[in-house]
Amino acid sequence: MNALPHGQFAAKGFVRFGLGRFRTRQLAPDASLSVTIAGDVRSPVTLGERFHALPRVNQRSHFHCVTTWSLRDLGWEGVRFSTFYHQFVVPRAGPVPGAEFVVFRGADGYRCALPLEDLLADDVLLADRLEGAPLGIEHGAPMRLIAPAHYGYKSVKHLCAIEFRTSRRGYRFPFPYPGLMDHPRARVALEERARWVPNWLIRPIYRLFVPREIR
Ligand SMILES: Nc1nc2c(c(=O)[nH]1)N[C@H]1C(S)=C(S)[C@@H](COP(=O)(O)O)O[C@H]1N2
Ligand SMILES: [Mo]
Repeated sequence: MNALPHGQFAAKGFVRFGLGRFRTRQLAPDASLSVTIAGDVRSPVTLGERFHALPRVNQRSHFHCVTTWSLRDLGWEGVRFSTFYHQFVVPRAGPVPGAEFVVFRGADGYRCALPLEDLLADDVLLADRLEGAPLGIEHGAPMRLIAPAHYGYKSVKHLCAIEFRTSRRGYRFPFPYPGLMDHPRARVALEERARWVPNWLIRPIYRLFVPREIR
């Protein structure tokens, strides 16, 4: 029951984590929620205060970073991605048929993408609260994606844009990190850590990046 997915260990705490320049970039701690919904849509719109009018859910879920640390049972609150998609994106932005490749951009310049099909799962949230308190800047304020079945690098923090696209063209994992670090699905259960690189090789390399304080 308490077993973690293959290749993961229980971290000693929840720290801010990110690739080099993204982890250290300073962001305004009190930025208000403003997410541009764009891409291959009929009319780009901005999600702001209307986020708070969407039906909300609470959920407890595990969090698995690709560098092999995991945290169990984190309490998130926010709006299901599927609710946001059906009640806001479809009626207001109007994605064109086939716009099923979804790119998430953070205010720190980080970005990542997932197929729409994966995002419509019940446990995928746009979260703005953690353990009963507003999401702090270290964990993604004002709002972040939480996709528990996927490695943490898909759960983009500080969301400022969500793009619905008909193809992967024009999307690239942020410079200077190689695209092989960005598996198109990154499902934890299938240990989809990276593209092409076998897990026996990538696991020990990634482990070097686990912060000392959570080992
Ligand atoms: N905007 C942004 N989102 C991001 C990252 C980042 O550097 N910037 N890092 C990703 C990675 S690799 C992980 S494991 C989680 C870490 O979330 P945390 O900082 O709340 O621990 O955020 C993901 N989302
Ligand atoms: Mo990660």
